[in-house]
Amino acid sequence: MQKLLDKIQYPEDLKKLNIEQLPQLAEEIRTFLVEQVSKTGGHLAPNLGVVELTLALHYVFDMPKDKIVWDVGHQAYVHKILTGRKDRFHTLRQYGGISGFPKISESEYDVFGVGHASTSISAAYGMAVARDLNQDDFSVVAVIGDGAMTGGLALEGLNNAGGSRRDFIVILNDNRMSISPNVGALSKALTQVITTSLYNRVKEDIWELTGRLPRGARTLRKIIQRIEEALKMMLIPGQFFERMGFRYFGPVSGHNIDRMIRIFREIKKLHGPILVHLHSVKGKGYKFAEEDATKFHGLGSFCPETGNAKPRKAPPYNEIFGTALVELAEKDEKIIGITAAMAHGTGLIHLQKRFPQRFFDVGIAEQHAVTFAAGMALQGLKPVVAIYSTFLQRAYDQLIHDVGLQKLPIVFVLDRGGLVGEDGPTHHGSFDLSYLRIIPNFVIMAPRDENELRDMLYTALNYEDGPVAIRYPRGESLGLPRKPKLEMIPIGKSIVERTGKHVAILAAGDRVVPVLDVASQLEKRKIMAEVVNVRFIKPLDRVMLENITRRFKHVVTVENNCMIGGMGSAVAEWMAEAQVTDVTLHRFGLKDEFIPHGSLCDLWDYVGFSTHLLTNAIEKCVKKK
Ligand SMILES: Cc1ncc(C[n+]2csc(CCOP(=O)(O)OP(=O)(O)O)c2C)c(N)n1
Repeated sequence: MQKLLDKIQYPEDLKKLNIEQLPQLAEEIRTFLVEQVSKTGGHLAPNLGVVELTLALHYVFDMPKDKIVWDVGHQAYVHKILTGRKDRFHTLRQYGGISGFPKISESEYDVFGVGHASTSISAAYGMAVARDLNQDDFSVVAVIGDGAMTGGLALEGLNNAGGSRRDFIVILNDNRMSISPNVGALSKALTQVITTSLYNRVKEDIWELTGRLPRGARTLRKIIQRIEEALKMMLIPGQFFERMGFRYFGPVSGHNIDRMIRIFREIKKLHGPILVHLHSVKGKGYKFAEEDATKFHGLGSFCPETGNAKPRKAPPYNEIFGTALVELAEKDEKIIGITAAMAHGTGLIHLQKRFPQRFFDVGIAEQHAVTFAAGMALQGLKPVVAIYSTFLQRAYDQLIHDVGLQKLPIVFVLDRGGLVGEDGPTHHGSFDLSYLRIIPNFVIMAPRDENELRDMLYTALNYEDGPVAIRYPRGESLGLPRKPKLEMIPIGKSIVERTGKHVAILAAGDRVVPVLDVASQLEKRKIMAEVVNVRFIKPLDRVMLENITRRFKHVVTVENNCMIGGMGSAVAEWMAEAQVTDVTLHRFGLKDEFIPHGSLCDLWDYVGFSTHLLTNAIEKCVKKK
């Protein structure tokens, strides 16, 4: 039998099907998703949860004239399948293939580029206002999860849009999960709404009744609507969205296509800000993902029959950090951990398990996490704020104004510093060395390996003069034997990893070990490279810099960070200040562009970091007159 999915390339094809055929199509899409994502890796559970929702949206609205703005965008795979990208879906997240997130340059159906949470309401509301000013006519729909709704930006957007009378739709896909179970007062209130069955029953009846009214019965419909409003006031706990200026519809099952289509058709005709509250199951339809939605939120390739991911060769850095923090927390009860909805990804889950009362998940609220830590530090606690490099960008003013300026001893732990691979430009931690380096009072460290990470955490927690940031890459550590004892590292002290005489290579963090390989290759070409692990991007080791610039005519810097403002820039600034004019500085880092997605292996080639490319490039520098 021919599959329905075989007939679908674009939303027009979907619209040719009967509503009764859509559940079968949903099942086919689920099978397709599991099969494909098990090979490419990606965000499986969020997509399994929005299959029916995406079908209903594309069935009712007319994309790309109407605009759907996805929040985070990790759940847009079904949207991609239905908008001309099914045949390229096997290239998902691979170099040169389709992106794992909506991307404006990839398709006219992707109306807003995304990867970070909580942007959809603001962006979509901007489109709605522009539509009105331009006197255009189309619908704008923001699709946001309950997790992303905990972000300040989403609430700012809601506040702004709800205060208007503009036509604007928000669909809240509430699965009670962020990556982990969702947290906070809003999450509790939403759960209450879903579980208040009395209102649901009454609403169901009203819905049926208005459906049966003759076309001309406008007044009666209006009266019934008013009764419904009054009932809502009495029966819905919270009334949060209604009070925020949105006409509230729901809660409705996000897996009932028929029901969603009916509601979407209805609200498309209505005016003013509208919010539809769906409840859905993350990972729906794939047993392993339903049972462990956190594991299947986002993962690498896995076996579809068992749900098992590939075994790891070495513990990942987040686990090294998380377990080291527990060790230190055992001895110092002032140590606490803060995450913005990433307990697993950051490794703080280890602290949560051991000391739940000293662990704080604040939701997707990076700005709040940082200032919340500032308050704690002022009361004598030792907060460790673990946020991915890319997401800490959200809290930039807080880093400057609430932490740097106040000189507060807070430890920031930035996982996924540098290129992250398949998640691509929205997730690369390409900027942290630059954005942190310009803030006064910050110390910035980058470990070469897991033992150095442990020592740096120990050092940072014993540093009382201001904030410290430790940044390290995504993924597995080097698999080194554990050093028996934690050691303090003198602040601002680099370490020579290998001595040489023709060129000095200063490397930061995860580039140190690959640069040692490069040095071995250079040796085969009769170039003896000295390799320095700078360890501190701030303060830079001035004694080392004086020594190096005295002894070498060529100094090379290598960092997994954008070149502008990074470690190489810091060395250039020092050389300018120290008036070093007889040394040539060659900087290697990420160019001034957004680096695409792809496997790290492909990306090292792309940025010129793979051993042979870097060896050739450094050889050329040294041989240049
Ligand atoms: C600013 C920011 N912080 C953290 C993340 C990491 N992140 C990606 S998805 C997600 C959970 C989103 O939950 P929800 O919006 O409910 O969507 P669901 O995955 O449950 O469908 C988190 C924390 C992010 N993308 N952006």
